[in-house]
Amino acid sequence: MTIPDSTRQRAADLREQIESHNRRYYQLDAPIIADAEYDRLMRELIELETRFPELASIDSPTHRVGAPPVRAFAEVRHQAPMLSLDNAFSDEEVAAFDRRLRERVGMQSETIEYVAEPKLDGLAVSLTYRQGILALAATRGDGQVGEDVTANVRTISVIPLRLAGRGHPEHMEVRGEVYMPKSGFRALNERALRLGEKIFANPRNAAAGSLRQLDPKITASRPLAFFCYGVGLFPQALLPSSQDVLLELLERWGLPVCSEVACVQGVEGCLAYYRRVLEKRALLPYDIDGVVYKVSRFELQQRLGFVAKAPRWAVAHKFPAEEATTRVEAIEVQVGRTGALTPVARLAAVFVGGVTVSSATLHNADEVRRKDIRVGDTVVVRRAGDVIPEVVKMIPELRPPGARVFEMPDRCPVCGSRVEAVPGEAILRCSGGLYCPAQHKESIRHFASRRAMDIDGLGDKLIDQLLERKLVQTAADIYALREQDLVDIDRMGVKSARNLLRALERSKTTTLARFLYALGIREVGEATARALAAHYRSLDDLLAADAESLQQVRDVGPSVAGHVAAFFAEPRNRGVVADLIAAGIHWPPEPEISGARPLEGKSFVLTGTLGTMTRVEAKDRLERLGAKVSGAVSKKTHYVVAGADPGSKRAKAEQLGVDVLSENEFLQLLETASAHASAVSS
Ligand code: 5U1
Repeated sequence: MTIPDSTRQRAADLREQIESHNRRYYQLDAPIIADAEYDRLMRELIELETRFPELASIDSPTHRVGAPPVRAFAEVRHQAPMLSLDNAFSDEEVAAFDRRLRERVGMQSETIEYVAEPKLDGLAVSLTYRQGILALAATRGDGQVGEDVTANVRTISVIPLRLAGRGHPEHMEVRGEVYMPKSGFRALNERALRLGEKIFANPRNAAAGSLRQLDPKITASRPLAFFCYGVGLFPQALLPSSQDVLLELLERWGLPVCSEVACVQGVEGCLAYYRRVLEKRALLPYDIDGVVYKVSRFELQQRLGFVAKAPRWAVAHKFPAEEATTRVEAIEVQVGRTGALTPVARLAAVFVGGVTVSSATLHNADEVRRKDIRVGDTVVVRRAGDVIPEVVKMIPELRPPGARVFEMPDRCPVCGSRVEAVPGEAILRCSGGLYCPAQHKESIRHFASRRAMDIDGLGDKLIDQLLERKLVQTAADIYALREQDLVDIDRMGVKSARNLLRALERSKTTTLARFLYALGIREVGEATARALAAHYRSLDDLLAADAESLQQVRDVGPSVAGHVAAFFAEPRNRGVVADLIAAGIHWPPEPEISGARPLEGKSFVLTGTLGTMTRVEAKDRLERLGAKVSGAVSKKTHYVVAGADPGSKRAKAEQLGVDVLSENEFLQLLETASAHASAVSS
């Protein structure tokens, strides 16, 4: 059947439009059309390709939904071998790597420029593009021969089926890592749990398991992503002079490059980068197990060459492992602030995630049952960033005979009150309320914690003693403490006592949101506290609200509204709130922000590195709320947002008297503005 030219043209237009929207949606996080409109374009293309199968070109975005299953993966020989990396585990090993390089190329007294990149914990793949079209995708395999996973890779939305821009080589291999973002991993496992299916131990296993599926439709349903970090086969004549320019070029062709990539100078630059990335590791949306340093100039790389299967010009500087194995010595039950009973595994001490861990949460009884953890078991423990360590799984082969099954108690292990099951929840709760010393202590600890009233120096042991001596019964009593009360406590010197009193004084200046969070109302986390503060803007107005009107607040449903109303209906709680205000706790008025574009007319400048989002994301979020984002600070700028290493823009802002927001303040402002925007639009 002949295909009319106009149909051919329409199919080509649709392909181009869909790929461009894919790029905007998945890579730039800045979609410009609604999902329904996107679906309409996709449906039209599928219809055309079904009517005229000849139109279904190999680069059509319709392939992303998944080809028919295969019986086994074919073998693929890589055109250029896929190398591995040598590892460095300490600053000294990195310094030795840099020294070796400089000696080898006779640059002893010079500083080498490196490109530093996060080392994604995923699966290495090689993508072959012919005439700009994705022709083949292969796993690393043994570095020479891998498996053909083309149909699966085609389903990964961020990987272009046809390269953007111009000037691509006739034939090239792009190298990079397929990974599963942490959020996708969590969602995948939550769904698997609901359906009683097997769950993955970590995002790396989930990525590998998803990519090596014989049925591409399964891969298509998995939240996979990709970053490229180099090339294999690539025409020498088109190769730029350095790794950073190569990455820019690949990015221009639509290939995703990690936004954390940076050029650094010498070993000091490498180590500073390592520390910066390690610090924000837990906040990154993907798992990484280290960073990679690569000599930037290709001419130098060529002079350095390879040893065995690894290049001399690159090294992986590994982070402390986030998982380790150890033995469960006991399972105890902890009682939290709201009475929730949490089983905790007491472990043989093990070094993991950079610290020594001797206990790990088992979450709840269902989790213990599902993971079948017993005293005596050898288990895998995970500690990522400053997240509470958790038991990932037990190793069945190492179970000793007679290992006992764990049972939750029917009485609170601290106060002996009845334990209640909450309908529809996996959690069991102590019914003792503030009569239970554990709940009482946890509520004071929560009140003083960093994200609540931030009382520096009011730690666990001190709280224990204050409660034991009945110096503190309610949170308000903390502010009545005198120097003598504190000095009388074991091991508390005059200096520490004064420091604590100063910290108490400092904590009195806070925000309404922090204060609400500190009260420890059930189901009122930081985000809900911020939404309540943004909505009511005054404590009196919040106190006057009933359960029904509370539900007008963004994200507050009947359950949260019920808890808030019940909390403030209780005269003892109102008494504590009044005592706290009388003690001098105060906050500046909440900013007045309103409208669907609440930041309309406000101009922002972004500087430095933000830990929680890229600059592009920050700009996009501000613009969607109506703000203007510009590159230079002037008297007309309303706010400068300063991330890490802010540079001269921050200094200029201070000079001009422009407000400088820290990342935390910026996040609060976004949260408040978004709350208003969604309140208006809903
Ligand atoms: N970011 C990054 N990961 N990674 C892994 N770059 C990078 N480079 C690699 C590997 C195996 O190898 C090349 C240096 C050959």
